[in-house]
Amino acid sequence: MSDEEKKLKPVSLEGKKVKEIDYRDTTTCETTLQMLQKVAADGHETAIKRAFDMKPCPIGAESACCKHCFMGPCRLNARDPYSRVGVCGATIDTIGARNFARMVASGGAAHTDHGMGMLDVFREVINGNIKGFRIKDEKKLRSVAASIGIEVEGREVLDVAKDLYKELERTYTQVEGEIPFAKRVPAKTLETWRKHGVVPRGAMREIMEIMHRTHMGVDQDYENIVKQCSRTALADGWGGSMVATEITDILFGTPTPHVAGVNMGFLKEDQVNIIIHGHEPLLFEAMIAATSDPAVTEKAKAAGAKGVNLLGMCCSGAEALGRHGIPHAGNFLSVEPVIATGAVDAMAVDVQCIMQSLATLSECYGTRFFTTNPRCKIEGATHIEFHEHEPEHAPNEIIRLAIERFKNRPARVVIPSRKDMGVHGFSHEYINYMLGGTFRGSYTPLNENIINGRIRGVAGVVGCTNPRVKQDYVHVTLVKELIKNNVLVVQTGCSQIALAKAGLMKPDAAVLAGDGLREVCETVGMPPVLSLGSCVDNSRILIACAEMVRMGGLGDSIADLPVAGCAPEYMSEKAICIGQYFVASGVYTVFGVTFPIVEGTKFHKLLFEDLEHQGFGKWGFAMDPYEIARLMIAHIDKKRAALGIMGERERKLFSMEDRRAAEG
Ligand code: NFS
Ligand code: SF4
Repeated sequence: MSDEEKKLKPVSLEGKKVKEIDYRDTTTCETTLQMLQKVAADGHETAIKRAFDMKPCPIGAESACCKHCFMGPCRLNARDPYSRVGVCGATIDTIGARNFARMVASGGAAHTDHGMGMLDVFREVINGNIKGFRIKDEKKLRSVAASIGIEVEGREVLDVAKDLYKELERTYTQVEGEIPFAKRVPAKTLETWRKHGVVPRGAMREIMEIMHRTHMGVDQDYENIVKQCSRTALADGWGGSMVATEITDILFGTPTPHVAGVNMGFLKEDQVNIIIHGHEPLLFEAMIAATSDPAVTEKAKAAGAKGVNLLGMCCSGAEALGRHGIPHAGNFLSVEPVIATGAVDAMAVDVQCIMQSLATLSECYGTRFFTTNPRCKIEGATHIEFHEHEPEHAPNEIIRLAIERFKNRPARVVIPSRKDMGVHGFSHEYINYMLGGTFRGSYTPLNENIINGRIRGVAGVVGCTNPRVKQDYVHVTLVKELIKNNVLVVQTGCSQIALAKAGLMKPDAAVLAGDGLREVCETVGMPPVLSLGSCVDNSRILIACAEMVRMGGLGDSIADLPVAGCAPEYMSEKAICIGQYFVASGVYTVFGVTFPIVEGTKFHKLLFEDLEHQGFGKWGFAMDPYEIARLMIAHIDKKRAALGIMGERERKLFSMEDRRAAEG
């Protein structure tokens, strides 16, 4: 454990009696720190304070308990896991695997329900029932349709769209057979899935089956449960999440790189500030349309403001940042602190990662807090429902109330000054174009640069921030270590916001990269860290992997590629599902913070070792960013060696001296 980690971890985990938090130990984000200190001085609470006060339950942390029936709850001894079984006889492997499966089901349900919502809107748009949205990216529509075998040549847009809808609906509802995007999976990877019986049917069926199989007295073979974990997780990655990404691109445009800003400095003292926080792009898109109406600016002016200033947070923010260049105020752990600026006139949320505490904290600072989705109401919030058929209604109402609040803003508003500019809005299509150029757009140059060793491999660094570790520290330290070792990094979700704040999304951050990666970045003019969007946009990483396999020279399956993934500060069940679909797709995936498993069990061995021998990827775990980097790079090198592309230059992993110098 590094000194950085020791500072925070022991406080909550080892139960030392430390009475005061030193907020400098809880985040590396200077604006969040400033606001955390302000919240504390104002006598209010945040998740960081609550995490400090609440020691995690050690049995739950290792997933060694079961409450799937009322003969229990049963607690097993995590130190001596095979010494006891549950009242029904369930072993630690059954209990661990069942708990894990339910996390996968919940995380997968979140993404697939989001994707289904997008598909609902797509259907209503093409049936002419929604006028407020339209098909914006016809090229993308055609390429997605063609990728799953729909005829596109010479056909009307609407006809292609109708066929696409019909096909993609199967992602959710189909009772038998493989989901449509299975057609995008490299042949050998698909063969492995078929061999092990994990090709997903419809997501509804897979999630239902997990809930059934994890009921008391059903599936009590951890290996069989893990198969269903993979199948359900794949129904998210290559199913629900991929549908969400592709349909959102079709309706609102595929992102292309542009310069945009991140951090709390984008709040404006003289404007009505509205933050959109959550995950589905619809509310945000409708807000963008509403605020671009000159009549809205006039109303704001009448209230003494210069205009309405829209900002995003978390994943809806990441999408609006990547697609439209709307500034992003911060990642998950900054959502409470930003309220303390007093400058947020309204915060409107839809679904996922919305802390209940926001309702009370907003009240403390006079911020108007709105829920907008029928699936997510919060006690104490004002609910103004967003309707796709009338998308301007909720935004107009939210803007009206935000303007009202601006007029009554408290005298003391503190806006941190920091703004971080960077390049956002990469997509798998753009990576293709960027590296290949207009005439030979393809992943060939990426593969060539990997084969010749300029780029050692590709790492996806994604996921949340978590009050159990110092905010942004693990993300930033890990990514710096990876690029220094010539690993190209792609990012999504809250992680990319951490790196954007650290300045790594600028092309001149290439100076921090190793010689080979630096040369590629400088030739192309790209940053060494590419921001791809929200967490459902992890599906872009899957497609990029499939393209790398298709271009040739790097093996026959995703499991052959010199790639690795990591969520070093994760907190949500969605992250567990994402991790499992990357593992099932063939990627070595390392998680930080904590892992809900008992070490030394058969279930642990399956996830962390044996899945790889079956042709999948596998899980890894470490908390220290240098250790995580070491694990990921060692894996990338192992794959390079197997491909026979291990040149002289990358034989030596960074030494202890290098590491001390880096930490020094
Ligand atoms: Ni992903 Fe997005 Fe952030 Fe974590 Fe939450 S916002 S879906 S779960 S916290 S990265
Ligand atoms: Fe205990 Fe078995 Fe019931 Fe779980 S299912 S609570 S292990 S008796």
